[in-house]
Amino acid sequence: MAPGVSILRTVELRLVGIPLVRPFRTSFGVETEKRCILARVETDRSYGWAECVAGIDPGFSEEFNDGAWLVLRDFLVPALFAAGDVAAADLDAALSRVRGHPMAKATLVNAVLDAELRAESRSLASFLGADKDRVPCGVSVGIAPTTEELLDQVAGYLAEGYRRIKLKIEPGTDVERVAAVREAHPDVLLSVDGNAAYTLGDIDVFRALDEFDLLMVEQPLHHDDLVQHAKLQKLIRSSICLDESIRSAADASAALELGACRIINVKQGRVGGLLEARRVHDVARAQGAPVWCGGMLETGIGRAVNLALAAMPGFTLPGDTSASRRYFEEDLTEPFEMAPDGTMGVPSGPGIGVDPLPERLDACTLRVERIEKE
Ligand code: SMG
Ligand code: MG
Repeated sequence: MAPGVSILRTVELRLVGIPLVRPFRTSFGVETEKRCILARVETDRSYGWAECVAGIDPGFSEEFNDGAWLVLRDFLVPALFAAGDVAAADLDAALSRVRGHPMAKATLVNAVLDAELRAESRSLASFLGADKDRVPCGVSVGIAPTTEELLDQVAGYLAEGYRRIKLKIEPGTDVERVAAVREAHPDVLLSVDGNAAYTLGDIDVFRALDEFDLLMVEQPLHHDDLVQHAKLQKLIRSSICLDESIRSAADASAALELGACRIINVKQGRVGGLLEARRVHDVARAQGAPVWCGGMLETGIGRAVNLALAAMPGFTLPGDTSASRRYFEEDLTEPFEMAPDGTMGVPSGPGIGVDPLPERLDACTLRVERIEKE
């Protein structure tokens, strides 16, 4: 049952920027700063926060901060105001006149849901049907300048307790790097993420990677191509996990039915918010496919959401739910810390269970716009 209806009064959009502790390089670019939109909604009963997972540029997906800001301000927020009473469960219909833009839509769905849950003093984890209060954590390691640096970083993360290492790879910086990490850590849960940089023509790379007992190969091929992934999955032993290709529960269902992957990376923002993410979880679970919680270098606001999601029963593999210090010197919220056993506590307070620290929020804010219902 979804929590009740409320009347939306204001939506405040805020762009924040926080330096990353070290550059994060993937096959599609390098990031040195986390920059994202936060939304704070006020309803007649409460308030809610959400973080948009779009980034500075349209590299991971078509969405990016400045575009998401305009879509939110000029289309999605007015559509919500026009809809009258709002319940998070009905938002999909109210926002359906805007095609695509799942990350922008997710921001509103999650903020309204947070407000509803705060009004009912219910935690997001309980609403989602979480069956654990701590989740195992993995870490995603960017493409390092040298193999030595990569080995240093991996050793450091393992010493902190991380339970799974994911290596970002790109053509030319893949098999040797993975071989070196595997040799140094024969038993660690190890996966790779190509972020759509490969083609079927790279089959020799995937055959070579098959020798390293990988937990999964994440999004090796084009972001929009399930058929090629299905072909590749037939040719390799390692399990393919899809990330960029899955934008809805329908995509998840199609991908599993086609044999395009055996595992799904659930990022709530990529699929349009927490309610659709729950449907992705349900589809995968019904088909016996494990899911895990992906990450978009979130601040504490998005991290709280991810931890609640990762506590659902079908999330059976460690997620990219790393501690605040893996990303930032100082987070926007109280820092999320990982225990030495590699687990992190799931927030249990009302809604997402955290709030930005007011002074940190001010210090990190680059732009604010408040949209009031007329
Ligand atoms: O949040 O720890 C994190 C990052 C996890 O690797 C990660 N995310 O393709 O899965 C992915 C990437 C996308 C983000 S690139 C900025
Ligand atoms: Mg990925």
